[in-house]
Amino acid sequence: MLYPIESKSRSLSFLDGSWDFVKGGKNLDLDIIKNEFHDARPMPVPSSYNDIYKDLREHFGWVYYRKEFYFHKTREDERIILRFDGVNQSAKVYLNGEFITEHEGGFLPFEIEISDKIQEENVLTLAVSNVINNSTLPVGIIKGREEDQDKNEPNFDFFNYTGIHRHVRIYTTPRSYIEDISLTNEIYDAKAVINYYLKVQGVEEDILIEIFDKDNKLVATGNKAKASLVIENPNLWDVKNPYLYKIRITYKEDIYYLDYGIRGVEVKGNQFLLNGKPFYFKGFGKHEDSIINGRGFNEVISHKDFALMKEMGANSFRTAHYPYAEETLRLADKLGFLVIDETTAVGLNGKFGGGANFKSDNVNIFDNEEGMAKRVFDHHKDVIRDLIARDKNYACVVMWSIANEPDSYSEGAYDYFKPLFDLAKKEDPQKRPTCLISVLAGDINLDVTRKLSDVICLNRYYGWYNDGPYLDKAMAAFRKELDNWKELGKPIIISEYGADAILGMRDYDDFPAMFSEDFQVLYYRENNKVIDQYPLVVGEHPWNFADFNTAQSIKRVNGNKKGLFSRDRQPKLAVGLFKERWTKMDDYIDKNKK
Ligand code: BDP
Repeated sequence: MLYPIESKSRSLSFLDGSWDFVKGGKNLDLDIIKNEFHDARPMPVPSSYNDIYKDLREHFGWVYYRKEFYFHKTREDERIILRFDGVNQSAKVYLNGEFITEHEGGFLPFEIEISDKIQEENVLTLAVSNVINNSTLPVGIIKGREEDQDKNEPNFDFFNYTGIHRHVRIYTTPRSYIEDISLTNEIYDAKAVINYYLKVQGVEEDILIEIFDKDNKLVATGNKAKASLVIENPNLWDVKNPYLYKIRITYKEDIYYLDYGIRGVEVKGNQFLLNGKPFYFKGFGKHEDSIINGRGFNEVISHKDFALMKEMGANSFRTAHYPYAEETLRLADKLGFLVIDETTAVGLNGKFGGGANFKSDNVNIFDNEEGMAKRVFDHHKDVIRDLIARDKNYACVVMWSIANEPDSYSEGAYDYFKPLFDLAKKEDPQKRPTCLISVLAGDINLDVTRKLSDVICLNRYYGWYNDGPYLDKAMAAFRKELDNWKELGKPIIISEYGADAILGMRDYDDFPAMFSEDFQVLYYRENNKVIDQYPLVVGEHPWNFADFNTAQSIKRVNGNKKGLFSRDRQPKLAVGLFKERWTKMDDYIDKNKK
């Protein structure tokens, strides 16, 4: 799915800003949509609604958004598309009173052609629901009888923020238009080959593909829908030199531009290779979370986070636990960050209540005909397809994460996940590595990640959830586990490790108390020593980049405090530790040679 842009043939306008908002109830009330929004309050878009008005914080069920807008048609024969980048959790859309589309899942875009429906003066209305259950991704918990419930328990450790979280846009294209492009590349000594596959709506003629370098010099052209173009002496995309070529596609009247980084990604033995060299992941598990905006796309915070990560010497991050706004990937491409791109599959772990939710029902999700897995499987497939369709051409995306901390130990897990891994490989033109993010929840020899993942990604909390605060004992257990993985011969990324620390809470450093900044530092120091001893560990992603909001519980002190930065991006002591470590550490390390 192409990112919406403006060009000579395409116009683009935003419907962001202040919308009218009405709080609804458990059941969908279509009368609200048809009638005037009498009790409407203003609501910013994009944003989560939860932290704007006090009574909305714990709201459960439906809300309604409305926006009046004008549209100036410039041409009679153009396609007009309404696009939502992300509305959480599910949405029904009405234009001028008529139902036009609906969408499940809050983290991927959806769009609809409205050429024959749009007028000069328009009313766009949305009904948005935040209900999550065991047929949605992320997974929510239903307690008691459905009709009695008045609130949701997330089966995951982040606040179930809701609203029109990302941009709303209208863009146009000519009638015969560029629908999609898929790009792959091969790298040889002094040249690269870019293979492209263009999908157009219309007859495959009058096609021109032009590739320009950074100096705007034309370096290759093609005029078929599918071809391989040679680039002599290519500039490869890399974290230190995120070189992007500009591709201009012309199809009849339609013009579309995209940037493309040429780079190679491969898993070989116990190494992860970027452009043929063993790469070491330094970075974070993140969240889209900020004060007041909630999960609403926040351009400022997004830029700030990249700046902070760069300063620390980070070179990568994971989009825990859902696909992030596309603008974030575009920045990662531009600034040189490797991204592990994750689906919305978090909370598929009813059996042991992982994902730091402490309230889930103890159910084996795979052995029950009526089980959770049965219900979410098809949706999980859709999410994988839509995620890859959106992100397949970004150089920064180097691996797909199929799920975070699912029950990957139980019987039935292999049969559930194998087709999903296969699907990701099939959908991705670049055949990137795939993984699932594994939690410690049983005999690791049973974990299906062993068989399925190209890179083993471990969320491990030795010294916090496991044996905290006794770090000697915890590190012995961590070593024992890593010894066990050696024989598998696959690379490992420690995709999460961390300890909560309250900003400003200090202690003496000989045996600091848990939750102090000093304990967080000690925790990381000891874990990093272990990580450094194992050649097969090719990356470290402390959890989390910043503190973030969660549902309330006795285990959370106004949210999760495992951030290296506070929620308003103030540094904790551990920032210094990682800055020192990462700025000295190369992006490429062959740990086998140490
Ligand atoms: C992991 C989860 C993550 C949590 C983290 C924690 O993947 O979502 O926030 O634990 O407990 O299990 O902090």
